[in-house]
Amino acid sequence: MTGKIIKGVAGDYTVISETGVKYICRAKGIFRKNGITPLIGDNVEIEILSPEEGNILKILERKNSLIRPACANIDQVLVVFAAASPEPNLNLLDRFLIMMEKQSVKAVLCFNKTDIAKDERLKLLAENYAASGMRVLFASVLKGEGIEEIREVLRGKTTILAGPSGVGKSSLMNRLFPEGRFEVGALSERIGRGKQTTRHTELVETEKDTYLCDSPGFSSI
Ligand SMILES: Nc1nc2c(ncn2[C@@H]2O[C@H](COP(=O)(O)OP(=O)(O)O)[C@@H](O)[C@H]2O)c(=O)[nH]1
Ligand SMILES: [Mg+2]
Repeated sequence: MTGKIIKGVAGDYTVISETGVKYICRAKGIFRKNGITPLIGDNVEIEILSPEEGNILKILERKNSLIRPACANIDQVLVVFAAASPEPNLNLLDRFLIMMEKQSVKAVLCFNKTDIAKDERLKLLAENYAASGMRVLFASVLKGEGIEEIREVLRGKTTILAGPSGVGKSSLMNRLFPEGRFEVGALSERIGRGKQTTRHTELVETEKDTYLCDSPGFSSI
């Protein structure tokens, strides 16, 4: 049976099998044999021990891997910035995009909070990034606008969600995956950030074969 690692805590790996069942797996022999540590995003071969447990027998070949967040087989990064509030720091955004270009990671850009941004601002952002070759999306997660287009961009892929604090990443995660109940807002965000040092990176399956990682690593550039 094959599956994908979506979470790893202290040597316990949560694997979603190809049949959609979650197993808590250990990876005893693998690390010793070839020195590879399993990463979230890894496609693996598992043997099932019980309805909820298994062993990882083999890590299938990786397409790529990132160090921060530690994640394998990434298709793209969805970079979320607010069109307003917080004011977008375009210098930071550009540096961020260059960094990803250097790592050969495909980026899709999303400007959120169109509901509170001035038209001139939206026009400027659209014009500025039109020539970049990147797909540029505009959304208001609050108003539920642009969500279908985001879903379409994510569909069938493994995507890392990145961007500064307060731009609406958790709000977007909640839209796409209501079961997750991600903490939204200024205060909880601050508490959340304190927690992030101990928080484990996790992939969320928002649709079949569609995985999203709300990444502390990328967002803290
Ligand atoms: N006006 C407006 N506010 C939004 C939108 N999306 C999120 N917010 C608000 O922005 C704040 C930060 O959102 P959050 O999802 O916690 O951002 P994160 O720090 O990137 O995870 C919250 O108060 C949200 O309600 C939007 O599309 N429009
Ligand atoms: Mg958040």
